[in-house]
Amino acid sequence: MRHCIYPGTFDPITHGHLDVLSRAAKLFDQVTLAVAHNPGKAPLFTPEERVAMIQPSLAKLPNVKVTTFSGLLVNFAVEQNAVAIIRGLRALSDFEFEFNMALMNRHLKNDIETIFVMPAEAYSYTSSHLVKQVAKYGGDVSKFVPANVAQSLARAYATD
Ligand code: COD
Repeated sequence: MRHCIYPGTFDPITHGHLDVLSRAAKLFDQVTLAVAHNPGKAPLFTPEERVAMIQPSLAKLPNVKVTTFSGLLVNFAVEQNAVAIIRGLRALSDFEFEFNMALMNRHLKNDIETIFVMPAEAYSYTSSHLVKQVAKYGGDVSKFVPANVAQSLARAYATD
């Protein structure tokens, strides 16, 4: 049973993340989408809210489960018996951060491979950060996130 972890902050999940996730689900028997607490990024949504927002998008991906994690990613991957970490690569600008993270994770745990997956071109400029900015100022984010996520963003910014 080949199991991989797809980790991220997912604040919130976008169609770009889901595109990478569906490609990973074709490559592995089991995928765990792992939502990091990541207080350093000051997320808009709590980890539990992010998980709840992701769940409806998994209905058509029976070999994917979602959970939260805290602490070191490689420790979580070992606990889960995962053999690989999936990361998305959108553009050259992602590369340096991703490359350093992959090498650090390899240093910490040599036998867990990082695998980079490119999303469809249509999602190459989508990011949670930009989606939040657009939603905050009342722009239409419906092309970038699932409908339930767009609703949660609208609610979160309604009081601003
Ligand atoms: N299309 C495709 N992929 C995308 C898109 C898109 N439009 N948008 C983002 N992605 C990719 C990102 O490149 C990334 O691979 C993944 O989706 C998740 O992105 P984010 O932004 O939600 O998540 P990050 O980058 O904030 O996640 C960082 C972690 C939480 C994984 C990292 O900080 C971590 O592992 N933390 C735990 C502590 C730890 O082990 N630290 C040491 C790491 S060396």
